[in-house]
Amino acid sequence: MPKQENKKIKSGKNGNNSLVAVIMGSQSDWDTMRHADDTLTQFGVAHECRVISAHRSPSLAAEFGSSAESRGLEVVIAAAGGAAHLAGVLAAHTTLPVLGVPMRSEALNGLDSLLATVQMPGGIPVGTLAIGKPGAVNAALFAVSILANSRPELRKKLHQFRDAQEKKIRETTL
Ligand code: RP5
Repeated sequence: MPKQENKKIKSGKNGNNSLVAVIMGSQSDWDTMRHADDTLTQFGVAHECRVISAHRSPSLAAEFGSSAESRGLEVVIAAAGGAAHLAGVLAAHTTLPVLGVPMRSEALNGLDSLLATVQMPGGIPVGTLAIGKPGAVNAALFAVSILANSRPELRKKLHQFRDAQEKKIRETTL
């Protein structure tokens, strides 16, 4: 990502503003979170990807969370590793659905990230996905499912996606 503009924006086909934000705590998370980016692109969902750290840039995290709704975003995906408080901090500043993706950490292989993300005290929810790449892909698919509630074209694409997965399994020979 370029140094000055720490943001990657992918508009949908109609050039709409972002519906989904993919936020990660560090540039080092990008190798995993690019799978969320790829999945949203595959579904043609307008989104943006950027690095915001809850502890290294706390005011930016608060600013982003507080303005997310008024900017027209509908879902926030937040990925962090270690003492992973990013998703919780963003959720504290917005009522939009926040989906947390725990990053695989060096010290504890992501178990620390998982527990830190999933164990939100009652009152401020974070929907937590699996550690690493499967979580990144599923967070994007979950975001598409949420958007599909009011967008029949996305619902149709989700059905096609599931059908293709099933076809692949049915055609698998050993
Ligand atoms: C977290 O600490 C990030 O989300 C990342 O997963 C982890 C390590 O960050 P770096 O030291 O690689 O910047 O804040």
